[in-house]
Parts: sequence; C-alpha cells; structure tokens
Amino acid sequence: MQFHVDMDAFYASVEQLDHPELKGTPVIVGAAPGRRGVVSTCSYEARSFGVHSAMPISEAVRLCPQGVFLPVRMERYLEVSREVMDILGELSPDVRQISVDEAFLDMTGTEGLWGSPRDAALRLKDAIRSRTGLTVSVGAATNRYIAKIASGFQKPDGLTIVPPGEEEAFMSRLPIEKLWGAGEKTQERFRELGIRTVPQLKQIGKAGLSALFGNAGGAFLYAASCGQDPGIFRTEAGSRSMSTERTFGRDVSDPEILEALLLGMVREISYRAWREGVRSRTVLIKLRYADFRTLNPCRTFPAFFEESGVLWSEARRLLRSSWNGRPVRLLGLGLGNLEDVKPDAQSELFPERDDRRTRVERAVFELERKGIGKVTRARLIGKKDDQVPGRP
Ligand code: TTP
Ligand code: MG
Repeated sequence: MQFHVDMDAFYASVEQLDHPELKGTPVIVGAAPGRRGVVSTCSYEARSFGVHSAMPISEAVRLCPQGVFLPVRMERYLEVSREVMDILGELSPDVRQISVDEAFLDMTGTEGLWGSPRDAALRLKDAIRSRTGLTVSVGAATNRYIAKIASGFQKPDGLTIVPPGEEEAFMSRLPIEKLWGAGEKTQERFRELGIRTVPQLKQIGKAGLSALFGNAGGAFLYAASCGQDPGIFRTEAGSRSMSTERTFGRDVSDPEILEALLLGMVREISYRAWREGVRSRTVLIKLRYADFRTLNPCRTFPAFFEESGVLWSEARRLLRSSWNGRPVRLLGLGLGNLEDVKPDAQSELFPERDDRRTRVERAVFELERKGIGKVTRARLIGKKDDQVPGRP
C-alpha cells in the first residue's frame, strides 16, 4: 500500500503548539496585516471564517478581524518537519517528501512489521502525536493518487483507507468537486457540460475527454475516474534533488501572489538545503495550469546558490520566462544535482556552515522586507527587475 501523510494546518498548528493559549482560536500565519503579501496557512478555526492559503492578507483581516496574525517562522517549522520525516523513516525505507508537511510512504512489504494498513497508520499517527504534539491525516491506497485524495478526505486528524479493488468505487463516490487536480476552471467546464459525477466522466471515455479537455487533461481525468494513478506523483529518477510544491484550492493568476508563493518556497528550500548541508546550481520550477498542462523548466547556473537572494532572483527569472499568464493550479520549486557542502577542512566546528546559516537568515529577512514590494515596482515601471534582493 501507498500512504500519503499530510500534517493538519501545519504552520498554524506549530504556532498553537508553541503558544498553547492560541489553541482553539483563529490563527493566521503569513504576511503582516496592513502590508502586502498572502496567507501561508491558517488554523481550522480561521478556515470557518473563509480564510485560506494564498489569500491576500488584507482579505483575511477583513474576513477574520479577531484572528491572531503571526509571521512565518520557517526555521521552526522545518525543525518539526524534520522530526516528522524522521518518524516516517522509521516506518518505511521509502519516504518521498513532497513538501514541508507531506510525504508518500511506500508500505509494501512492511506488513510483517506493522501489521495491516490500519494498524500501521494508527501507529504512525500515534507516534507523530506523542513525539511532536501534532496531528496528521493519512490516506492509504494501492496508488499514490488515491492515497493523496484519501488523506484529505477526513481532515483534520483523518484516516481513510481504500482497500485494494475499491479504487474505482471510491472515486465514483467522490463528489466531483473533490477530484484532485481538477481546479476551478475544470469544474466550471464540468458544470457547463452537465457533468456532475465521477462515473459520468468515465462514461465519456478517454477519447471524448481528450476532445473536451485536451490530451493531457483527457488522459488525466479518464485515469482518475477509473481509480488509476494518472501519474502525477511519479518519482523522478536520477540525481539527488530537493523540492517543494503547493497546490492551490483556487487557481492563481495574479503574478504578485505567484511570486509571493515562490518566495515562500525559496525560503523553505534555502533552509532545508542549509540544514541538510547541501548546495546546488540547478533550479527547477514546476508549473501546472488549470488545464493540467505541466511545465518543468529548469536551468543550471555557473555558481552555487550560496544565498537565498540569488536563488530567489533565478527562480523568479525562470517563472517570469516560462509562465504564460494563465491560471496556475500548482507551483513548485526545486534544487537539482545536489552536492554535499564539505565541512571546512581547517575546523571541525563547521564555522563555514554557521556563516552560511547567518547569510541565509539575513538574506531571507531582506527578502521578506523588500521582496514583494520589488515585484510590484517592477511591474509598474514595466521592465525587468534584475536586482538581487538580500545583497548589498
Ligand atoms: P498544506 O498541507 O497545503 O496546508 P496545511 O498543512 O496548512 O493545512 P491542511 O493540510 O490541514 O489543509 O501546506 C503545508 C504548509 O505549506 C502550510 O502549513 C503553509 C505552507 N503553504 C504556504 O505557505 N502557502 C500555500 O499556498 C500553501 C497551500 C501552503
Ligand atoms: Mg498539510
């Protein structure tokens, strides 16, 4: 079986863990109120006011003025993320982390150790709760696509298991609005076409769906409606890489919001690279449009990204040159061809790494202060902004 594991309201839950007086209250993590920028995430209490990830912070203030607004403490979240990933690594030798708070686990062959999928999943949820104080939702199925949908099925603190042979039945009972990968635009098309259920989709057939939604969209929707894996979580083979991605509940077409999200991912990846003692010269972007077409532009640069500011400017350049302005469903950022940073030969105390850490922190701070403002300014004056924030 494949497990998909996703922490509940991750950044907000860590804040509630560290500030217990905030438990049970609407907590909104992201940009400061009164400034530009977006919501990174919010607690379930805040969600009942309509607040969600990637929403401009000004809108969140309007919807939930009584909310507690907190800044992103990426390093703390990564510390917790590391603990969670370590626990997952104790349950399966094959863990694929796909963002700061989610991972796929291949549980094939672990039955002797952990028992049935239900026993293994309960053990996993228990271990995470007792060792980190946080809750997680787990989905289990024979393929990653179904496992991913299943983990979101009963959030928060959910557990949904789709037994082998039940994949198509599970999909056919799924409200079509929850068909993972089919965003706003696609849902709108479903309504126009009178498609209200997943079995109706399947009935149209692969050729019919391709005629309606294009080849990529048709193949995706047909596989999904049959309970097969449309292959969007395939593991890339080859060199070592590190990546993170965000799928949006609503398609995003505002360049400022996209760049704010990219900046958040630059911050996450910079810290992860620093923590794991790796560096890279190859930046990868993943863009999936509302119509399922997916781009994976990547570029290798002559120098290593020693500072977040450099990674940011390169990632942004890649985004600007590859995005066609149409609504985006998923945005990802990765580093390819990772290399270990050799500890400084002269010292065993890693002063070099400490220095690197200071630089990462300084650059990230500068990015937060100036990053988003620059985006707007560049747009207003209508020319490329090549300045690298975070560097003197
Ligand atoms: P998600 O797993 O999508 O969201 P979540 O964990 O906050 O809530 P839940 O899974 O219970 O629905 O993303 C994980 C973290 O990634 C999230 O806590 C904050 C960050 N994030 C952003 O910074 N911007 C975004 O647009 C999204 C979707 C997530
Ligand atoms: Mg989550």
